[in-house]
Amino acid sequence: MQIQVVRKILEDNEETAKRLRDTFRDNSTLVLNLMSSPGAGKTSLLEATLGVLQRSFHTAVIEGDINTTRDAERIAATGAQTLQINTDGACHLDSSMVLQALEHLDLSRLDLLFIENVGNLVCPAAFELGEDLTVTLLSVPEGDDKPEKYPAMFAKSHALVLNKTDLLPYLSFDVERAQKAARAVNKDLEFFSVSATQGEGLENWTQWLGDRVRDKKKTD
Ligand SMILES: Nc1nc2c(ncn2[C@@H]2O[C@H](COP(=O)(O)OP(=O)(O)O)[C@@H](O)[C@H]2O)c(=O)[nH]1
Ligand SMILES: [Mg+2]
Repeated sequence: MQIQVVRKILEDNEETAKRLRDTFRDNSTLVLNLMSSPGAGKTSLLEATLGVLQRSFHTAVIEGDINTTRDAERIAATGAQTLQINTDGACHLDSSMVLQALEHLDLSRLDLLFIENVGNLVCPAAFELGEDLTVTLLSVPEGDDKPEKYPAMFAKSHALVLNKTDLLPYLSFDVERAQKAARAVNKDLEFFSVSATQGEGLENWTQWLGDRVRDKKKTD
């Protein structure tokens, strides 16, 4: 019985995610769902990425948090249009929450929409949001064993961004081990190494993302 209830929730989510996907396609808006554990640097990566990509693209951010508008305030300071969703305890965003948030966005003029998911390496992996790109951020202090311990999130991602590379000299994090474990569950995974706060590696990341935005405009 309980399994049936869970299935129904996931099925409803997928149906709404399909609607979202169609809407994003109709507007040629590239949508990125950014997931990680709390404190890995999602908001920091978005701040740094917006600093570069806002020069070329119309961009907005949906911030998902259990509580507070702190991240939305940080993102709004970059000049990007920002919406905050508070999940009131839920450990992930779902597609109906994103659908509601879209009422406040003019997608027709947006090239790129970021969704910062609730910090958590488990539940967000089960809930599609109609996104084009699913990106998992892993940071050096979390340890190189996380792709092995939480494979679902890495299995469903298009890209893995390793953040806080400035801390590599101080912690025992084996980049190859993390990369190998992630690719064992997802052989097509793109891999980026960055320091969101120091700026290392950002060029490769923003170049790749900019190319994806341009590709979406061509194919839609
Ligand atoms: N050393 C270092 N600290 C970082 C980096 N990126 C983020 N941080 C710090 O990590 C903490 C959590 O970052 P935040 O962006 O709020 O993470 P979020 O919870 O995933 O959104 C903050 O104190 C950031 O300044 C980085 O590349 N290097
Ligand atoms: Mg954040």
